[in-house]
Amino acid sequence: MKPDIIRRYTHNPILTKADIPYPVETVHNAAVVKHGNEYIMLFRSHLRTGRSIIGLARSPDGFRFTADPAPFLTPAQSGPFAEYEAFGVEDPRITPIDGEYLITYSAYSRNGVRIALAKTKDFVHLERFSLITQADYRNTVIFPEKFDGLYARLDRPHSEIAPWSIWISYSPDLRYWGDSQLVMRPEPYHWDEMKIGPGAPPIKTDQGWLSIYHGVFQTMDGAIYRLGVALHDLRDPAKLLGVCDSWILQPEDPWEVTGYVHNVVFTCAAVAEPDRTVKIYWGGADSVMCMGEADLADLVTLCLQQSRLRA
Ligand code: BMA
Repeated sequence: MKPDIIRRYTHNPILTKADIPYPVETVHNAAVVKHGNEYIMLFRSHLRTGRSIIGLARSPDGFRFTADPAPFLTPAQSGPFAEYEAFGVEDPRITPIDGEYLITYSAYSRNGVRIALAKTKDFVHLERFSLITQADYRNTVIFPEKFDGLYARLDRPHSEIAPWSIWISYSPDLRYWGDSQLVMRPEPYHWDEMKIGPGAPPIKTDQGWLSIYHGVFQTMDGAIYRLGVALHDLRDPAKLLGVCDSWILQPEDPWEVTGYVHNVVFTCAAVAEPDRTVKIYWGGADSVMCMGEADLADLVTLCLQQSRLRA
């Protein structure tokens, strides 16, 4: 049998609500980054209201995580963010750049869902910096390097006309964003035909920026969330070099198939290691956190040799 491209950790799930020292219903869709000697995980949890908050867990090795005693990020109670976070904060991503960590997350309110950007240097002090989109955006990941002096981000606006696709935008200061263009659409009658969205912040490889994204297929039994890979040009990330035509991960373990929302694997994080393996983290069925490992070279090869893009 062909080995799986992602080697699931044998002790999945790695974090569940039973591990959290305050009341939550789920632990999923987490960002993970290496900080000093630790791996820091920012995970999303549903409360019994159905709204979400973000907690923090730490690990010495990227496999075994312990949650802090209190949540890390809960909806702002005052200031300009309060109006836009009233229904909860969801699906964080972390990008290290310029000696700090940029945290993007979905801010839900009666005004819709938009993306908030917060900064931290130490995961103790958090500065809410700016709400960087209008309503109807999710899945915003910032590249860990600038391009010609500009920050770059991938995101996924909603549309009633076009299928929900991945876009790129640039900013000189993280506050004002522009030069937006569409980068990648869902592929009709493929595993990701319904909608796609950026997953983990892109990883730099010799051959391009590797983007692990999610794609959704609608069935008679509801939607299935899977993960795929795409490769962006190193100097011009708006240019796609390849998109693997197959998924790299689909719901298979019992806690991915059944849970708060069944048949979901959803990533917000991948950590590249010095040995060129990558730890990929994903929420299973919007209920628990899971992880697995892959070789960066294998993922890049998939993008280039099984690409759906035609020359
Ligand atoms: C998406 C987002 C994710 C979630 C997924 C599956 O629309 O809400 O947070 O994991 O649906 O329910």
